[in-house]
Amino acid sequence: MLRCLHLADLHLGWTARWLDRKSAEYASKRDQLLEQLTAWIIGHKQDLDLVLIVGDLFETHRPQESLVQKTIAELTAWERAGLTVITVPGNHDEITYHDSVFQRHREEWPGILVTNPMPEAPLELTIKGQPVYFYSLAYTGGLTKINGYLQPYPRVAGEGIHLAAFHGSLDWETDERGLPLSSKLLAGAGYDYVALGHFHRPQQLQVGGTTMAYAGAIRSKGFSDIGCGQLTLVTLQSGAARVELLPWEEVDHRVVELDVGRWDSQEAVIAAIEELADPNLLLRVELTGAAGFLLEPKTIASRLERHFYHLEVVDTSLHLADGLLESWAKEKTVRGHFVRRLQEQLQTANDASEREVIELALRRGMAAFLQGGE
Ligand SMILES: [Mn+2]
Repeated sequence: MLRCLHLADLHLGWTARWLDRKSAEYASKRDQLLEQLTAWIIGHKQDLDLVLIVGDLFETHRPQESLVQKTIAELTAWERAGLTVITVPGNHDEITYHDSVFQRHREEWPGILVTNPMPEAPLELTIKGQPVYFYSLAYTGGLTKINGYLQPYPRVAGEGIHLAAFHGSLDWETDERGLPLSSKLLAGAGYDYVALGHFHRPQQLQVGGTTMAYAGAIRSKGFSDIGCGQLTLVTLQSGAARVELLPWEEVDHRVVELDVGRWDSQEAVIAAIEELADPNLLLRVELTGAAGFLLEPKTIASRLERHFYHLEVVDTSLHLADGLLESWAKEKTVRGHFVRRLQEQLQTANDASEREVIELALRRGMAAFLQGGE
């Protein structure tokens, strides 16, 4: 039995440019993940035998040299703690290019660096006295050839643990760079565990005697790619792998949808958002529903931003105060004319999406008139 820490998609060096003046600070905070992992790994070295990094360790194939040196130092520390460390390049940190981090540092990369572009006979390793057959590849443009799904998967007959690691797309016939993998064919090959990277959401699958898992991205890459905040630990033995998920950290990005119809004033909405106050949180609030009062997302954000690491307020709510529209529509003023014209357009709109655009224009226009003090 062996214990493996399965990592993937750390995307070190990723920068949230939209954080503007905070983006460099945030990037360096985010990149501290590796040294935090080192503390944990060293603390658990008695129960750990192997660390697998299944692609996209870096955000790009040319990360900053200081980050590369730091990474090499951390991985070296894992190795010195007696662990087998294996790195598989991904599609973000692709090995294809001559200036790829894994080409430039190929010789001194700590532990085992996978460089073969096609699946081939496994690496035969002995870890803590146990035979391990390790199957993998590093996607290399022009050299990795895919015919539908990557195939065939090699498998030798030796007694021991048969471990595979691929940075690719399970059961999705995507382009070559996405490395399409078939769960059926992987299970047919008879591996005990297939460690996967590329999809950022953790996922586990058991097909026959083969366990497959995406470890998922621990840390977020923005609001549409929120991290899972957990570690994937695998107990490996011949014919049986067991995956254990360990809470690692609070996820720092969050999207919250607020139906503004639940409150009767902007102040009440502000108070509700303030309840989520957390200086480490990057929060996106999406305002939905129909407000019976004027909403000013910019005001809400500027009133509350000091309570968060980052706050953005997106207003997708659709209506204004009851009666306001009707009373303006009766006026012989510019805003009265504006409201009547858009109301006519709403009557003759062809479909829901056209109506939505007109409603938004109406609401924005009314807000502009209100802010202009007419
Ligand atoms: Mn990735």
